[in-house]
Amino acid sequence: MTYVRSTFRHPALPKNELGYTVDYYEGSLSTLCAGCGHDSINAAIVEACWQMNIEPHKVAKLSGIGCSSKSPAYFLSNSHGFNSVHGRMPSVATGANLANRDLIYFGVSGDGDTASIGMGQFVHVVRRNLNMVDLVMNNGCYGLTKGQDSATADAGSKSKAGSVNLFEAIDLASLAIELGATFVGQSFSGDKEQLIPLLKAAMHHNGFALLNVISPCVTFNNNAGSTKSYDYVREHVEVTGTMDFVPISREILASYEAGNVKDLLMHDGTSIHLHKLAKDWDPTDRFSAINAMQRAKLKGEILTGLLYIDENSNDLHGMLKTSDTPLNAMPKNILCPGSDALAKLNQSLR
Ligand SMILES: Cc1ncc(C[n+]2csc(CCOP(=O)(O)OP(=O)(O)O)c2C)c(N)n1
Ligand code: SF4
Repeated sequence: MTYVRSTFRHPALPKNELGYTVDYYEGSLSTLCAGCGHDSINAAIVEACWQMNIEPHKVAKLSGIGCSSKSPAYFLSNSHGFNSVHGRMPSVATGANLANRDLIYFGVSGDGDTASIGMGQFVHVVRRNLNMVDLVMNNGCYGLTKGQDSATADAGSKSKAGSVNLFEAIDLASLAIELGATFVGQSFSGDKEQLIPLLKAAMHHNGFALLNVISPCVTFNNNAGSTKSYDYVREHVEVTGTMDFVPISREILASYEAGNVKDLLMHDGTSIHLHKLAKDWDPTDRFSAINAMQRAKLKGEILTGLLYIDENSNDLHGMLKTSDTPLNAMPKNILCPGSDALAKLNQSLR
């Protein structure tokens, strides 16, 4: 780890359609341990946003507490950011999103943050289908507080100190599908090729998009016996399929064998070109996705890729029929229609 970052950038660095080079999407220098999976995910987020020509000021980054929750400081320094309380990111995201639907809401959370103290918030933000990306950097432990087992640690996995975890793991991806999630992807921090299109698709999804990304903690949970170590994950990953995210203006260039290709249309005209590898699995069928995940679990495999998507997802704004105009752009007479309107409303509720 070095605390000095060169400000020199090659003058011929490629620019995206907005005229920005990739460093415009970076954040401050990471203070995470060298080799931490979280940093690889941060690099993938930077790359995905640069490739998608996102204006950084149109993004709101939200997090709780943990090494993972420090991550938003390390990407998109020109975006809005709110580092909230341990496990409480979803309620902050809900408030912000309902007030201003014009931003891309990008939540980053840890498995401790999400699956223990934040579980109550997580389940409700899933079922409300809030339009946001929730990326869980899942290392099976509480990295920031020195490596205690988290609720996603597999039963039988061994900590660095040698103790064996006795309890069943909470599988966030399966749980999200059970709760009605409309986009569920699973990936590995070491697989940037898979992660970047997944991130792009998640950011274009109209509703709650969970990305459960296995992200090894090199300092506290990368030992033999851990099921969240680099070696274990590399040996047990089972990829459901490869995918390209296709922006509206581009043609589909990849060619695949007939029979295994599925084109998924997103609400904004973008699409996902999916090349399925896993048989007996349809990512638009909730039961099929759950079955594929259960089968993988029985074989001790970690299923990655886009696991489930509801192309016709209706987000919380759609369900509540809220105004298209963000609150900060509404004139005062609409925001505060006066005591007569309030009296009428009260009367209608009697
Ligand atoms: C309300 C509250 N309870 C407990 C803590 C202590 N604490 C800080 S981070 C953390 C767990 C971090 O683990 P995780 O969310 O998995 O993130 P990681 O550090 O592994 O990325 C805990 C228990 C806290 N900061 N606030
Ligand atoms: S303690 Fe673990 S999770 Fe935290 S920065 Fe270090 S390697 Fe990453």
